Amino acid sequence: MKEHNLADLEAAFNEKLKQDIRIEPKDWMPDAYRKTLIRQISQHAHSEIVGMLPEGNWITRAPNLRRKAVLLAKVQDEAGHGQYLYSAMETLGASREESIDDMHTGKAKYSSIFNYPTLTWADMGAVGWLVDGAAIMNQVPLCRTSYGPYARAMVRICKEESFHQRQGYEIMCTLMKGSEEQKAMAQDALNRFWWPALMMFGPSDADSTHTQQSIDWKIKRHTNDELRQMFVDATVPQAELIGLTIPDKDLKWNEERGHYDFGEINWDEFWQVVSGNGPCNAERIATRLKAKEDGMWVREAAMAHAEKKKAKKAS
Ligand code: FAQ
Repeated sequence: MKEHNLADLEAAFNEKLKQDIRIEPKDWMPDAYRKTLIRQISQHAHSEIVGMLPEGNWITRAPNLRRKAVLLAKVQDEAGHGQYLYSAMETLGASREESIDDMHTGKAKYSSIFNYPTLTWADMGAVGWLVDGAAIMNQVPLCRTSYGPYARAMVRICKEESFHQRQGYEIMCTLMKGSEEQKAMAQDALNRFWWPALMMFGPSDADSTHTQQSIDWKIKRHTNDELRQMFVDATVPQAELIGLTIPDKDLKWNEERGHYDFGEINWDEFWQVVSGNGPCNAERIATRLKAKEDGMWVREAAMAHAEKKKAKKAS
């Protein structure tokens, strides 16, 4: 490409960002912008799909028919979110198949949170309330992200995530109105999921490699620490309202800042989980690989059918 053309294209791209006009698939964009989006959207899509596993674990053991129907619908929603996001990623020229293989080999990441086990029914409450709660906090601003297909996918996803968050909180409310054992089970789930939920927002701003550039490109609208603080501020009163205790001795309302102060995250644990050494990383990848192998015959049959139809049309 001629140099002056490239400069014009870059200027037009920057002007669109400045005016908050969405970048669309056929628009010119810098290679690094495209690469960052493919990385983030694919990580997001993989998270939705792997995120089905900890809750899928409880569908057959839900305590009654209503709980089972709701949980089933929620897990199906997550599959849908994965599909929208893979489609958004494909508009950038990336291959879904390759991207999924990258996740299987550990080259592509997915959210750290899904590498923790779901040990009791109360974990379904904690996951909906905290994990979907954190996901919404992060994703509502992404409805205004600069890349059109990603922003539009986020609108529907956020509507569904907000139902997910409420169903999780409702499970926690019900348990907290129950027996002493049920209350203890809810508290135990909060104890195990609180810190991993805070880790979902990513490394602290000081250690985040991509935040500044992504904010300049209006891909991210807030930093990791800003969103984490918003989540803590919104969630602590919800815990207090139903009699749960946040497992953080340093948690304290700071009148001057108008925010909660909270304790230091165990970053060593975070990086261990991100680099594949969390409690369930190996199990999650093995389950996804098995699903790929088990579904191979369906994909092969669909391809053969499509070929046959094409040949028939051509003859
Ligand atoms: N886990 O420089 P930054 C859901 C990586 S959806 C694993 O700060 P960035 C719905 C990061 O990729 C949950 N890796 O990166 C649901 C980078 O690695 P790289 C998923 C993480 O991109 C609910 C490195 O660390 N949501 O839960 C994590 O600017 C219930 C440096 O980090 C999204 O994906 C982590 N937590 O900010 C489903 C939202 N954090 O590539 C089922 C969209 C960071 O350099 C059930 N994504 N890393 O090797 C984002 O907003 C951003 O990508 C962040 C990270 C905020 C996650």
